[in-house]
Amino acid sequence: MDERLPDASEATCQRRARTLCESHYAESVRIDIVTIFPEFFSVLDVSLLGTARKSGLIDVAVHDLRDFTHDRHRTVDDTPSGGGAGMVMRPEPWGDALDAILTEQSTVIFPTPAGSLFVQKQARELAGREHLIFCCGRYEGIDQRVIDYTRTRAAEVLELSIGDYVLNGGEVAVVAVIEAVGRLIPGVVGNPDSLVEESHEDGLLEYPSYTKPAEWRGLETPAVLLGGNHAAIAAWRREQQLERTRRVRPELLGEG
Ligand code: JFH
Repeated sequence: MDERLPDASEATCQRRARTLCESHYAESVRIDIVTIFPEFFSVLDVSLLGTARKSGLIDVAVHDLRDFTHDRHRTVDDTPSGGGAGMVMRPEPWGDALDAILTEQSTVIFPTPAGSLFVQKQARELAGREHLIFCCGRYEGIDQRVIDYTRTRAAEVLELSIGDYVLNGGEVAVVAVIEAVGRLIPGVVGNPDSLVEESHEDGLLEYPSYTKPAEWRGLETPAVLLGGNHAAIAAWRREQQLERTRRVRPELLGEG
């Protein structure tokens, strides 16, 4: 499978339109994903990201790593050098896949539990890149030479962790990163006010949100939010942020 948007012929038309109009093309972010589970990424067809893809703001291609194997069993793994449990992904299919996809302008991301922590600041940086390549490992991970070799070929190579827990492969981490990055691309989020608010962020956790009705199952919306005093509301929200951060993430306040 190597389909930009499997079941939307509408997107194909828009891609052609963009190809004819160079200035538009430069505004879209190109994302390539390499995986042994291409069907996993059908999740990118729905919601905000699905809309962004259909409107041509994000151009995603999913590639099956097994299409870059040359043996009849389409083998992608082998035993670890030096011994140990499990299997490691062999370098050759990865080398051939990246040869086909990579340019000197590409940012290549390898999710791994041994990577640096992916945080909002990183999402903001990635939202400004024109070409992102996500490489999804499985088993115990990918032969390290693939990452080291790619560093000599790409604009940047990142080994990223989405948190201190071990997943079964890179796919879930890639969906999380693409969702975090995708919503920061201009035009993807419907109401840019919410992004403006976030960009003024100060490293605190967010304040709690309420909507109507003002009383629900005996629980009241805090009165300050119904009073229309905008300075009082802002002060209350800031207080809530500080209280919540101190309680659940004191390390964010340098009080670890
Ligand atoms: C991934 C997996 C490594 C071996 C602890 C000691 C030894 C299983 C590719 C990202 C985050 C991932 C992630 C990303 C890519 C892959 C599974 C890797 C080991 C584990 C066992 C394969 C996991 N944030 N969590 N997990 N695996 N390690």
